[in-house]
Amino acid sequence: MKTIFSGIQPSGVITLGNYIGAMKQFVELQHDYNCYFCIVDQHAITVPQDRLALRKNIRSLAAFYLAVGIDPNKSTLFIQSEVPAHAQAGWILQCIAYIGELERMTQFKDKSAGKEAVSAGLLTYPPLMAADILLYSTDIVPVGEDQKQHIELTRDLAERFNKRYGDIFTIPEARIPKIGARIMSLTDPTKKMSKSDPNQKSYITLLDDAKTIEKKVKSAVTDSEGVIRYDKENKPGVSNLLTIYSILANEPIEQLEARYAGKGYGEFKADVAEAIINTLTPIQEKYYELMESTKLDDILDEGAEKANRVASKMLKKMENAIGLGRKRK
Ligand code: ATP
Ligand code: LTN
Repeated sequence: MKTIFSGIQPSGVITLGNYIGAMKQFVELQHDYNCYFCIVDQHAITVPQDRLALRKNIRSLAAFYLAVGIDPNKSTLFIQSEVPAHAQAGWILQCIAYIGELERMTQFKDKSAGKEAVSAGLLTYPPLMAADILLYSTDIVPVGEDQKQHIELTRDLAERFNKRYGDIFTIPEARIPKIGARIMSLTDPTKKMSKSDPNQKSYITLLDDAKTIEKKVKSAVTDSEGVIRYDKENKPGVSNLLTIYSILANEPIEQLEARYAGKGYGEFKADVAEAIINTLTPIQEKYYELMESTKLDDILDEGAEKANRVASKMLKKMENAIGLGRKRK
């Protein structure tokens, strides 16, 4: 069975973009692959985080993973900081990576733009991500479009390591969904929907209630043409809503275009909102139930134990290959 690894940062409430671009895939893939899903809290602290909020977001993200359908009997769910091999392997991979290639990462450029003080961790974020992936001999990494460059760097680092020290890493591949890999902001459909956007109207969180969802979709930026047609270049707002609707209602975009021919944006938006509400309501019910239970801790304990077993073996292989410490089995 091939191995899958992916991670999400506990940096705020999960958005519809995270769900469509990443989590929905995870749920479908877990039946056919050996899956690891990680709460990457060490990546979250590359930008300032409030201690209490971070703790809350870690627990909340674990509940979201389960609420959307991750089955702990099939997949390993764990917290990055509870598996020390990630930071240790991350350090080794930092020593393999070049500053120049890290400075070229668009996420680094975006997140550091205009900031007076930028943490060194923001720059060395990709080698830690490479460690996450490579420790589990991962074959496939399901992610949204924005992470493609990081996976390419992971491949480069793995190949560089293998060439220098011997073939120990599997070279992973990104798996990016054909549609929905980049859900756009509702207020500026030329930008990615992001949970760290200061404008709350730009994103839908998985915990938004029906009224909020209706309001946000109603005020989503479209255009003045009044035609419901997919055209990413000229009609980014309508195209984004069509994408969301198509995925959540499981109906091809062409079919939606035909159904809404001659109809206005008002009716279309009301139906998009309904499709979102229908998807999120059962997820929210399960989420609140899980947040109250002790099940969550048991699942995370088990996940950390399994991940530690696998990751520490690979870390030893890495250290032996390089000549760190004393030779160990
Ligand atoms: P931030 O915006 O705060 O940087 P993020 O939501 O982009 O956070 P993560 O939480 O780490 O970052 O993303 C988790 C997964 O969700 C990744 O696979 C990422 O590619 C995917 N993702 C994030 N935003 C979108 C989006 N707008 N459309 C599709 N996929 C997305
Ligand atoms: N960089 C990713 C989060 C992430 C990740 C990973 C994704 C950290 N480690 C390993 C896939 C595999 C992000 O910001 N979305």
